[in-house]
Amino acid sequence: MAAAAAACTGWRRGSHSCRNLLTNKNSPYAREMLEREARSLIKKYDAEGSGSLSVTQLAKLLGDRDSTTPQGSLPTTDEIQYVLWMADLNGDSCVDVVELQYALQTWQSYIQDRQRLQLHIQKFNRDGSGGLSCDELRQYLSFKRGGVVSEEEAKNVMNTADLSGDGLIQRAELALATEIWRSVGSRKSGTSQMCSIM
Ligand SMILES: [Ca+2]
Ligand SMILES: [Ca+2]
Repeated sequence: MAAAAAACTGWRRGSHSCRNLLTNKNSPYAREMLEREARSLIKKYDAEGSGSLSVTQLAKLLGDRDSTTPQGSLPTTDEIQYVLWMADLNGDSCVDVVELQYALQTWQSYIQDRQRLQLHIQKFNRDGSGGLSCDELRQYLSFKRGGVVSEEEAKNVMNTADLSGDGLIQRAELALATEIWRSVGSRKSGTSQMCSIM
């Protein structure tokens, strides 16, 4: 089911869609600087010298780089899952020098958007569960589109973006859902439905 949904949205863990989205934002010089920074950060946080960061080490690094939360705060579980989904290209739950560059960009972009995402959760989460149900996600996507979104379209986004699999879209998962929706929208033509891009 999840694989079918991922095929339908064109988004998979560490997929080309994610990578292109991130790398296209930078000039060659900026990418070189980012790589240097990633190497330096791995040296700093990789306590056992494995050459990559564990989830715990990554969480510490991301927490330290988030000036919007109190010192010592760590990312939430859905935030870590989101960053790993975007950056951990080989799915080994560790982040190497290349993957860390995606993680840093993902995190920076997410932090900038976090307050707005939270406001969207509060606006569309009518039952106060803290995350959007599929129907609430459909309302959110309709708002983004400025038109009707079908149940099937919402379900396809939900199945890919609900990283925790609890049937609700939490704040960081909403960042992923929004990126998926944006990329689908930019590839759509005319009135064709989402799955026509397959
Ligand atoms: Ca990895
Ligand atoms: Ca979820």
